[in-house]
Amino acid sequence: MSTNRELAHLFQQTAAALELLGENRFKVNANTRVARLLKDLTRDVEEIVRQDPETAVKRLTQLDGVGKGIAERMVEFVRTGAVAEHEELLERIPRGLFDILDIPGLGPKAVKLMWEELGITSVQELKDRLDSPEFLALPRMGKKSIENIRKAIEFSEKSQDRIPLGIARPVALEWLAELRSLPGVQKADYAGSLRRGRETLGDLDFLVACEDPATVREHFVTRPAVTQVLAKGETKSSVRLEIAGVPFQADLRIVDLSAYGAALMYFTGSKEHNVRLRELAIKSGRRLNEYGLFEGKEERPQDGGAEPLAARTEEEIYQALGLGFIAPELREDRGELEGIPPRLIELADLKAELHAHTRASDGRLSLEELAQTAKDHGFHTLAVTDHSQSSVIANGLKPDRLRRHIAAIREADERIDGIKILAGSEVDILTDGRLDYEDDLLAQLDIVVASPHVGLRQDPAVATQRLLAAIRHPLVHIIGHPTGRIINKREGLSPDMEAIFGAAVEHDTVLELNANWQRLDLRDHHLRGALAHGVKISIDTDAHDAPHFDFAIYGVLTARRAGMSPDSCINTWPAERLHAWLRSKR
Ligand code: DGT
Ligand code: CA
Ligand code: CA
Ligand code: ZN
Repeated sequence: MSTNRELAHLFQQTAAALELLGENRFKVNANTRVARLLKDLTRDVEEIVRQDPETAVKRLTQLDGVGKGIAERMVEFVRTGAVAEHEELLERIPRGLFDILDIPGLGPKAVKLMWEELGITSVQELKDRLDSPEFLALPRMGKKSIENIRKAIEFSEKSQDRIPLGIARPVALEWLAELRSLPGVQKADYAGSLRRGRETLGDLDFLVACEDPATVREHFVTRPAVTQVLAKGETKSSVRLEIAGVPFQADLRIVDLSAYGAALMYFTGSKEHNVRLRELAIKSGRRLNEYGLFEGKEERPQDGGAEPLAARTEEEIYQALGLGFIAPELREDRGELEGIPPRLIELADLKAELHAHTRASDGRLSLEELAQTAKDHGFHTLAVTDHSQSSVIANGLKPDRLRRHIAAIREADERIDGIKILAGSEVDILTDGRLDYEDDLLAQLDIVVASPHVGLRQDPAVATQRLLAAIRHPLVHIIGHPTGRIINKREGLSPDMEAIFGAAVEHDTVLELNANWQRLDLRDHHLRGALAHGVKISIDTDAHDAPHFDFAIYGVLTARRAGMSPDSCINTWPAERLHAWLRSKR
């Protein structure tokens, strides 16, 4: 784990501990805020401290949301590997309480109560006591909340991981198409983290406005993938479903057409974005909720009867708040309320695939089939980038085989009209930063994608040097999946991203956003940092088969989350511009 992630976890745990102990709200918030900040930070705190430990506190406090106390704890952690305050807090709290807090829907308030009133300190104890009369007698505890806790425990025991976007989105699209085709349905959308394009999802959220709620509800709870119906209420239904062995939950909310925009906005979130919007409304003497934007600050239940100033569409509400429309992917409270965003990249902007495999290494398509698939997607350019010799499992090409492959690609390019086929390679970046072919061979290729495949548990400093060597190599065009992470499975490299971005700009080397949903590498907050430096990005699917070309949308969603405009992505460039840039490295 990188220092930033370790620190984020530490501050998160500190916040929870403080709350369990009933400490001051400000301290809790300061810790929560910095934990969030650290998850998005591209600069390595350890680097900042090591640069000059004497002035580190001062420099750290320049980060937004980092006060002196927090900065001192960061320095303490880098120096000693621990923070005394955190250790002391952990002493005072049974470890099992943190496991209880990990159960979705159980917040510190409820956990504190169970602990203080009933002495519950582990998930097992919670399960054992759930049906006891004392538990039911707890303040604000009812039969229904107990049932919810039981279900939440069962669910969290089954599924520890969030669902990858690439597993959930195809199902959601199918469900959405069905919902939209039901009689009497006026509007239907998916909301939540899926609409924001996050790389993993906690659950799916659907929203429907319709004339016949009963039919829609019935349809929803009887989908073939549904394994359990959790709730089937007037306005909200919830089901569990299972796709390819992955269990997850989906919620359906039925709302009024007249307030559809307000509901869509609310349930798209993020929660943090919603909070910002509500603050903005309050500043101008209004209030915003899931039913609309209303005059006056005073909240009334359901705003029954009151006429909203805006509610029908999201656009209307943003406008009434004095804002332009904010794309769902940007709604994460990362400054999206402040500026006018550039036009964000769209799927239709992509005109080239620059990282794809054929049967020559571990792909499933022939050269001709791969070219045809790229043509079917309307691309003007396809780079054939099979694996290099060290990737033995992936049937990487020895130099003589690569020479013959180059000849075959050039011949195919002559023969096949309507697309430029480039002879390339996905060259391993060896653990010490050297490339897997000699320079004279690399120079014969039209395009070189250099990627790390092994040694992915390397020390961050070594990983940084390794990637820097590849970035500086004059024959390399693109660094493929730079960290090598696999979502929910492998952490990958944690290089010093600031150094990587600086070198990428200096040497005019492109960094890849690998669109395979298991990778999404670089990830959204890395991209944000890269774009701020002016790094060029390539969105590629790393296709090993024809359906893999459809992964591009996951790359585009991730890019939009980073605020990427089409021009920053070389796959959107016209053929002449792209080819001229590729030649500039030859
Ligand atoms: P997920 O499911 O963990 O991937 O993330 P979301 O963002 O889909 O969260 P979810 O499903 O719990 O709720 C969907 C949206 O509904 C969320 O993004 C914002 C809104 N929402 C839910 N609960 C609250 C809340 O307590 N306060 C506010 N302001 N918004 C909420
Ligand atoms: Ca959700
Ligand atoms: Ca939900
Ligand atoms: Zn590849």
